Amino acid sequence: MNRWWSVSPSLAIVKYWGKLDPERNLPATPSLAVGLDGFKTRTRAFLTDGEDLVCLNGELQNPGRFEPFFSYFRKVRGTTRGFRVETENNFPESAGLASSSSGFAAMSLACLDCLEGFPQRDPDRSLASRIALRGSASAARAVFGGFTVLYAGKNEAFQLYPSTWWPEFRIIVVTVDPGKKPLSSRKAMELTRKTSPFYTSWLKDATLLFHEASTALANRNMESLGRAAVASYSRMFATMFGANPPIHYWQPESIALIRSCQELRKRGVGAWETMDAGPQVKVFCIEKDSAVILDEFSSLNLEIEITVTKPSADPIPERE
Ligand code: 2P0
Repeated sequence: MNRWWSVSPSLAIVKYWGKLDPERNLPATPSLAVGLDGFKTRTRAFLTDGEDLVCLNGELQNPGRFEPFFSYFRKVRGTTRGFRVETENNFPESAGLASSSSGFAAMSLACLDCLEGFPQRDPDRSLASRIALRGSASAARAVFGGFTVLYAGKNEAFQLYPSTWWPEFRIIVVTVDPGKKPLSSRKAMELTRKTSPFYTSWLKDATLLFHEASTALANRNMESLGRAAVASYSRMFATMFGANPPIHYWQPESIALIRSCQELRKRGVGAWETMDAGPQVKVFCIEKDSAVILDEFSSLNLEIEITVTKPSADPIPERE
């Protein structure tokens, strides 16, 4: 059977940036993340006797990017079969909206599902997480909904809290430019690891931030969580600025939005921004503050697209 799987991208509150083991794709920093409800990668897979084929939004993809994922999959599942994968996104890919997290997570769940045959048992999420990580480390988190953790050096993520943990938690996603990023996260991460003089400090500090953020999330304390989130992305970019050549993903609109969040905070509104490998800005807040944040962003008169969302539930297959 070939069920469609819908998976939401995993947005890091505390960031993974850098690999401990590039071969096995193990992260060098612990990350804490939340799934973005309504943003979806939809994927199904078929077994074949030929080469692996991945078709994204109707276009056949370069097989090189998928090879580590499929070879690991075959090794752990003890199969020699190939896969044909159909996948589509309802949001821009390779733009800093974590499409590779939902992409590889959905592929992992869909490929395990089609191998199980009928009647289906739901795929083992831990195994799905380990396989997804070979495609993209952030994808290990995206096989779960809610709030997730991937520890440094680990090959599997887990769910820390379900999506219902914090009913007032909101994420405002501001798309500044849906175009493809100039440098992939993977290349940028390796360049940072190899050339930034700040890399070792980044690793040390990331663990402290992770513990601060985890405690804040346990207490549903938006101000503490927000401070840790802002520190995490700021220090991640500081480390990237130190790379040779320096890595920049931001655009003028990104800076305008960051400043706007800073102004809002001065007025007592909890708008805590984060950024990833792209110019988009995402803002963590609680529900009661979202309207004033949206008003403030609209008053900037920027060409941006704004979506307010909440933590996503666990990915499940679509009904037949
Ligand atoms: C994260 N990012 O924790 C961080 C924050 C972007 C910034 O994980 O090389 O696509 O495929 O394991 O997971 C983006 O990198 O990298 C990412 P690979 P991935 O979400």
